[in-house]
Amino acid sequence: MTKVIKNGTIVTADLTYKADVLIDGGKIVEIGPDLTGDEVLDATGCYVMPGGIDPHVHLEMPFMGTYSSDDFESGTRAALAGGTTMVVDFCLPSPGQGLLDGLQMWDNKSTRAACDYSFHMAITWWSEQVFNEMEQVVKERGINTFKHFLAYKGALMVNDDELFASFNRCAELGAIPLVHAENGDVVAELSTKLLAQGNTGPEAHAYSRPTQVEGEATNRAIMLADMAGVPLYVVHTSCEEAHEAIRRARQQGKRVWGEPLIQHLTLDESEYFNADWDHAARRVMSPPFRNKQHQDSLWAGLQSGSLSVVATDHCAFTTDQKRFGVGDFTKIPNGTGGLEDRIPMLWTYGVGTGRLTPQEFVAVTSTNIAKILNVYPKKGAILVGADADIVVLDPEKEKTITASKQQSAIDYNVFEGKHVKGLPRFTLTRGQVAVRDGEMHHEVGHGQFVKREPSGPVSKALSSWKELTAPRPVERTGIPATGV
Ligand code: DUC
Ligand code: ZN
Ligand code: ZN
Repeated sequence: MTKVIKNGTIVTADLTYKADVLIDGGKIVEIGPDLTGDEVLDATGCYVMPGGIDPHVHLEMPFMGTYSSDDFESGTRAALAGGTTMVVDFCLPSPGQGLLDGLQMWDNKSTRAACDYSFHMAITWWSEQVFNEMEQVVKERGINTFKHFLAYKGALMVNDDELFASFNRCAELGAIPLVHAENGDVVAELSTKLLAQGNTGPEAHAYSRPTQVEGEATNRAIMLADMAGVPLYVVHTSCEEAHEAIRRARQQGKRVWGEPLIQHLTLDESEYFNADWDHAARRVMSPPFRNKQHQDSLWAGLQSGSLSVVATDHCAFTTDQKRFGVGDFTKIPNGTGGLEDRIPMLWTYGVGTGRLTPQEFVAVTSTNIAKILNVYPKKGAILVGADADIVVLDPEKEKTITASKQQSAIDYNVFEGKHVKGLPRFTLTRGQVAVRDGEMHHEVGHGQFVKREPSGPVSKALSSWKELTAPRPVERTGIPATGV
């Protein structure tokens, strides 16, 4: 049975024009005037755009002694409700666990996804096993991105030698490394000091992660990636110092991408101050919200093209989970939600304010991401042959965001009370209408894993573990007892 989206205005990253879209078998099969189909979806007054791709979500993530509360069912339901048709989650093997073993766990969790999805693979430790399995992850599992945490010391953090070795491995596999860029050693140091001084509340979380720790780690990662000859994707860029490093690298011709989050673009650090404990703790995430100057920098980056993608880092914890950190801010699970709100918030605060054109909006919510992840034009495009992942956005439809009406499993929303204008009339996932006039019609389990080929040329022959891992100097043991 065919479907036709009629009377809408197609907006892609580079074109805006009036045409109908014919869909068959989950794919776009024709674009043009006066098309007919078995079912008509009326897009009068609407923009017909590639469905959103959120490249940064954590569904049912084991983290800080608990699991994030949205799983692949509620998370992808929230995504579809907000016009997002593909999400990329992070497979996080625990330190000591093999990558393929970790993937098995993520395969099991993701069977209930209602929209298409993919994984980034996190490198949380370094060993010959990890080195070898990276090749299988890329070649057999179709995962071309590896994430590195420069923060979360003692848990997920990797040190510089491990980071550099992994970057080199990515280079030879044609894979792209991702970094969470905050200096974890310094964050740990500042946190200990703050606690010792009696600063135990959620606002101390912001003090423990100043913008310099992000700027330093972003610069460091860019330099190490340059030495390894590999591109770099910096997740959740939240401040001018990090943006500046990315901007400079891009000016120098380096392939470095920055990803601001919708939360950092629209919410600021005042959320932590003069607020009650629950309000502030619900907004504890890393990096934390920044001041308006940093927000302006992020918006400027999206406008000028020095920042490429808007994501959410959706990692939702309930108020009860946040309360694990009463008396010690370092125990508040880090993370906020945003999957359902990214598209309406960015449309309202980006396009609605004149900061972004509709085409730029499509680029940063979908097409740029599809290109970086190497799934374009299957995803991120309105083209014949592309998957029919489409959002029909009604620019006149409005609502006030409230947790009581959201799809997410948590009991609050960090955007509570924000008025947004520009909502999906329809969201289609591979041709299936998952949202129709605000009503959910999604199918649990409809989502498929999207394989991604290596995006860069494989520049050199693959090394062996022994070749890549240089002999290490003898450990320093201090001044010999007999020495002067
Ligand atoms: N930051 C968060 O706030 N939550 C999940 C992981 C991260 O890096
Ligand atoms: Zn992160
Ligand atoms: Zn994250």
